[in-house]
Amino acid sequence: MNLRTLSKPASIDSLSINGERLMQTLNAIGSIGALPNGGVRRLAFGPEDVQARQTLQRWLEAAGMTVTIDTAGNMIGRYPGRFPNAPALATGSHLDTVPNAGIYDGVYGVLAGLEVIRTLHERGIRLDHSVEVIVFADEERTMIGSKAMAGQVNPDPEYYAHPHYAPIQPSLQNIGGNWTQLSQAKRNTDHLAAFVELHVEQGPVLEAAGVSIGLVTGIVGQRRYAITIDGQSSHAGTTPMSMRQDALVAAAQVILAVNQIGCANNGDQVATVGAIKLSPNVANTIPGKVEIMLDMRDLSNEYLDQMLATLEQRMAAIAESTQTRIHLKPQLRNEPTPVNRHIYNTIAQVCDNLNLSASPLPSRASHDAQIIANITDMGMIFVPSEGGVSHAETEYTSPEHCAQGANVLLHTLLQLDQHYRCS
Ligand code: HGY
Ligand code: MN
Ligand code: MN
Repeated sequence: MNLRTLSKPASIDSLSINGERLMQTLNAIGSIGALPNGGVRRLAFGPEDVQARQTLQRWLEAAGMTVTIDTAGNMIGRYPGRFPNAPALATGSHLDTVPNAGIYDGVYGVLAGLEVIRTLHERGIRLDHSVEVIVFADEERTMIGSKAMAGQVNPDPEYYAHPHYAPIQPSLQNIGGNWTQLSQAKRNTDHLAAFVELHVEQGPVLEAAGVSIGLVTGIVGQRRYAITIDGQSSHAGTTPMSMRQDALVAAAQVILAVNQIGCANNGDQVATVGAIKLSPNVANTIPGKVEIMLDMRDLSNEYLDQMLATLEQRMAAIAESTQTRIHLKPQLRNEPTPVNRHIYNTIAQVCDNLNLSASPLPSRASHDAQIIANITDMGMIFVPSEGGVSHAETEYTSPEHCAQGANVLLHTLLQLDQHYRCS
């Protein structure tokens, strides 16, 4: 039976997900990689990531979906439609986390997608379009999954190399990917009619506005770099202050420069140094080498270019005054990306139909959706994050908001099923 043959149109409008079941799955995945402090660590390609994917695959298959893994390690659950060869409607997000995460970032969007399919499947409802739930590989560091699907992977594996992480090729194999065949993961509008990602806001805006749903207008651009500062290790006691090439003193000045650039001007941009590693890292030796990770974001590429130019000038002066050598290695670049206007309006209309308060906002976090926007129409739905906290164990979104967001996703996909023609 397809949706259209349902007796009364009202039944379509009254379709609703099972909020309790959604929270059960969220807590079950959240227990994989659970930390003593209540947080979660499920690093991409690691054993917890593999275990969470295996669990999800069982759930997807039990909900009437076929599951495939593409060469980039993306897991693609597919719920066949009446026109199985037509481009699919897709949703999804990621299961990998930062080292000390909550249970919502990424996972919520994946499991809300599962819940939407479970709601359709248990009623025997088929849409015209097939519906896919996609788990993108390694969203938190390389975004290799969505970048490969969009045909945007840097062909040089060295680009993804970092001393803190295993090489990308064997990592991909851990989740069923294959670096040598990455180009096969590329998709286009023949495969995907539209992609809608549901995600927790990870910021304070919706909660402060007392609003249930975020109508995402666009996703920030992001530039991430590994900055290496080379000085000279030397004895902390015998080396006169005037003869030192102290890499950590230089790094400290770079970190302060990053913060000043982030705090300057219009206030929409952000700039963070979130990771540092120094050697030899002992009290009685002057640091010879420091590696820091820089993350800059803004809604405007021109502004990101300006921030980088300012930082490069500052780093040249710091290198000079500290007699060190400072090197910048790009690690990730995402373009500022607007959402598809029709999908935005559909989400807004669905919130109206469901009597849910909603307001527009940009996403100041990056998402796979902004990469997939390169190959099909994209939209994003947010639900509030309590206290605006994310990437921390205290990340929280209420079960009510989780259910509301999943219902908005369900009805948005139902509307898009009518909008995008199949035949
Ligand atoms: O960094 C981000 O914005 C995302 O959480 N990966
Ligand atoms: Mn995320
Ligand atoms: Mn994240």
